[in-house]
Amino acid sequence: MSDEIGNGGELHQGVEDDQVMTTAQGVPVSDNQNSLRVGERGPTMMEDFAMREKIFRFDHERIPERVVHARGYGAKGYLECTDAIPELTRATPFSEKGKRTDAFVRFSTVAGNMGSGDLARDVRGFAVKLYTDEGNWDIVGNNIPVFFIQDAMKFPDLVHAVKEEQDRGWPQAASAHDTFWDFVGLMPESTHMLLWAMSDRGIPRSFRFMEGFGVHTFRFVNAEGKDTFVKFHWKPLQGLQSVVWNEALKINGADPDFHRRDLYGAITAGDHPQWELGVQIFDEEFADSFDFDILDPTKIVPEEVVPVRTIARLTLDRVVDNVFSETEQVAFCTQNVVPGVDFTDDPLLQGRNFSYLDTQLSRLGSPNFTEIPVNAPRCPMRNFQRDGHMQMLPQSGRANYEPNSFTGRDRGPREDRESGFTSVPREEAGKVRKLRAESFADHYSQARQFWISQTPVEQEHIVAAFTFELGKCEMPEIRTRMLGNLRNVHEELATRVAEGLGMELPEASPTTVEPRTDLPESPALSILKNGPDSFAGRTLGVLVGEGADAALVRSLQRTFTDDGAIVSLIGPTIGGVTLSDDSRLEVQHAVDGAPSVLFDAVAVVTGETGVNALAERASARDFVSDSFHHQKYVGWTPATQPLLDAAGVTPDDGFVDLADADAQAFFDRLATLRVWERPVQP
Ligand code: HDE
Repeated sequence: MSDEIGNGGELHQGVEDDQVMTTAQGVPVSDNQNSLRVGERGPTMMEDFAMREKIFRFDHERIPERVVHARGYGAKGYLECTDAIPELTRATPFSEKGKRTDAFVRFSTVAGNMGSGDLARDVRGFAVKLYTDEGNWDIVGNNIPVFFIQDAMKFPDLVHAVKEEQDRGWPQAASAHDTFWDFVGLMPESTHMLLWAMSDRGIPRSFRFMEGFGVHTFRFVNAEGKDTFVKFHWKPLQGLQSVVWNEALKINGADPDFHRRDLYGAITAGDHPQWELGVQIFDEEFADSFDFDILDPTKIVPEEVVPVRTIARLTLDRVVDNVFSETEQVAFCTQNVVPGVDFTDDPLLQGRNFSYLDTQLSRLGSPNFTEIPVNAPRCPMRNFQRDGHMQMLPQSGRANYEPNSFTGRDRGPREDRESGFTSVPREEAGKVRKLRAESFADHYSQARQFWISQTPVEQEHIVAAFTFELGKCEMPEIRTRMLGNLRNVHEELATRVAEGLGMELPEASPTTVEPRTDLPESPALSILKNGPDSFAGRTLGVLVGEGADAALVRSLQRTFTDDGAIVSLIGPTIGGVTLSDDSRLEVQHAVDGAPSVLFDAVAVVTGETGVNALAERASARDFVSDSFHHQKYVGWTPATQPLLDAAGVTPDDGFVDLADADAQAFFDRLATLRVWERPVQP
């Protein structure tokens, strides 16, 4: 090989045999820099199969993104049974304490396209695939326990309404526009879900700090065939945590990958997030006595009415090897259930059971998507389903049908009435009609219950969110209609939103049934009542200026890391700073690229030499003033005062003087995460 001319790439001499690049056909490649050409500057030869194959493969790299939940992030782990429940279900993950079942989880936003920002105000998908001994079981849930609509027939309308408007192509990943609020205003059944979506649940701090819910009522079935109703809950051992809206807007600019980076970072750092899987179990008698229809997915069964029993723990301990192969190609299907789990007649669930399988065909292009490793069961899979695009299995033997009279390996598998999946033999009767059950008619009582269960801070955020979103609607009649609906939820909520919008309160919208006002508060519905009890797993951003007290910086680093938190060091530049003892401190970020919104709490440590340089930087001033306005704790020392002055911030109780308090006391103080009593506008 003497005549490669200007190939612009590294010439690979002496490549080990197992590193030689090949084409997809396995032919060794001699030159991955230049195509085959005639002469030195002549035409390119069609004959260059390696070049054509490479470009052909590239041209077809993309597959359709998900219609909804396009932006998501996956991780792997396992579910461990903590309380065996064979009396309730024969599902194998719960057959004995300590039993482990492999899991794949994909978190997502709903409305945005694949490249949208992580911090959209939106519902989050929480989809879990369990590779059980008896097949794959997918619990395709959300971080909100109810849904916008009661019948699958309305799903395309809902999704069209929330996505970019078709005549202009925006907004991206945002419900704050006319078509969404027009639709939901006309569909009062969405009101309960709107309360959740406008609450801080719509802007979680990260996937690690969210709850998950199966939403629908499902059935558990035991080995004797006895069934009970069940609702699924995922409760994060990390505690619940959200951001404030102004912070969400800024995070989307500073780091649109904030949620995926957080999950990846935690798992690779060995801080494996965990959720308890809990179940609410009830029978037909309870279902009949409950005020709401347990088949209506716009309703919850409050935990105070039916307690959540913990049966297993989910741990995410591995990131994916390849985002496309796993996170993009994973195909969740609500109809993937296993013996021991069964459906109910929830009309939304019934519609989903059609949609998910159907959508995989247009996304993954072949019914053989079940053979892609992330989708393939880990238990044996045998049947007479054959052929199709991209068939990967050997499908050996003679018979491809049954009954057949072959024996041995030619015979193929047979059904088994004992171990096979059996639907609960339930009675169904009635006239065939298109209708909505009367038992689904109350759209406001539980929305009100949600509102009264929130702390005043959370209520303020809900008011602000409705005000912001409706304020983005150009058509006044859409805003007015929503205000009319909100009056049916709670007079105070409607009045405060109307004030925020500067609008008159309209008449309450007509209702078919009188909303109940006697439902009690449910503390389980509040995030702030269910927050973490420690700062562990959270990130402290330390803005360090020239001449900063070396002992203080080191003790913050050591203490927070030892206590399970992450310390991120930020300097005026990425080159780091010189500390008081003349040692050089390396930093991870320059302050221009690391606004305080990326951290759960901050500290500003600088010497007198460095403080003025920081005070002159807009990004350093914003670092402090944003921390203040986002009601975060700030660790500081008196030497920082000129920066605080420049930022227009007067220290309050949430400013912890690190000259007085040691790093451990600061850490302990941060357990409450925010200084909610600091009087600022959200
Ligand atoms: Fe989905 N949904 N959905 N959905 N959904 C999809 O399936 C659909 C609903 C949820 O990370 C799609 O593979 C219909 C409720 C999650 O891959 C699609 C209806 C809940 C994910 C689809 C609903 C969800 C999806 C798009 C009304 C919470 C992402 C791509 C009847 C309980 C899973 C895909 C992942 C994805 C249809 C309502 C959760 C189009 C028709 C309610 C977490 O099939």
